[in-house]
Amino acid sequence: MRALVIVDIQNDFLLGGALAVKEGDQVIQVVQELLQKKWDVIVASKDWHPADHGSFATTHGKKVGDEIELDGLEQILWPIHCVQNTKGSEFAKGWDTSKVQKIFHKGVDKNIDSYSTFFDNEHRRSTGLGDYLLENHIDEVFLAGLTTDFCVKYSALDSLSLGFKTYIIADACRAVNLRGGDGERALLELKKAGVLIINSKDI
Ligand code: VGL
Ligand code: ZN
Repeated sequence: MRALVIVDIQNDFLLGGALAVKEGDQVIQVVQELLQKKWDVIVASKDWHPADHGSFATTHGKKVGDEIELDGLEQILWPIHCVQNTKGSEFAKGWDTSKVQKIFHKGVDKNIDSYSTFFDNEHRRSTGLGDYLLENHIDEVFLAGLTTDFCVKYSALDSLSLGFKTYIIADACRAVNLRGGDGERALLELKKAGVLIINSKDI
């Protein structure tokens, strides 16, 4: 049984958004096409931060890109993005969100970030996605969305660790690329870890 997990296709990660990802808009059409294929479960995540989240540079009077220690964990500081119930955290337009059976929210705890759609960055808390997939007898997880080098990457690693056969649909993802090549490096690292890297035409 196969699940499509659509990661963080939200306004703030797209053109004009607070944390716009280069070519991010290009994944929307690919995801819309993926939605027409046969899936047993379709779920999506939303990055869903309180306005004073600890991953925001402004929360600490620091600069975007600085690194701090947040509640004992290394944290890269981001611009304010995906604040709960704002335009920036809404799903982007252009894909059929009515096909999404359940939405999982992440990054809700001010004191810890959550790149993965399954757990926060220290695995203190689960979003419930793993249990939901198991309840639905899913054994294969296909990931699409934003971003290849953060939220898709960490979701893929957690998916593997939970025992799911895990695929990344590379053309349905884009990277932040804080440093050039981060997206490509993430895919190589994931491949080594056992994630299968495919393209939408392979499905
Ligand atoms: C993400 C940075 C901060 C992502 C979320 O969705 O990849 N990146 N918050
Ligand atoms: Zn975030």
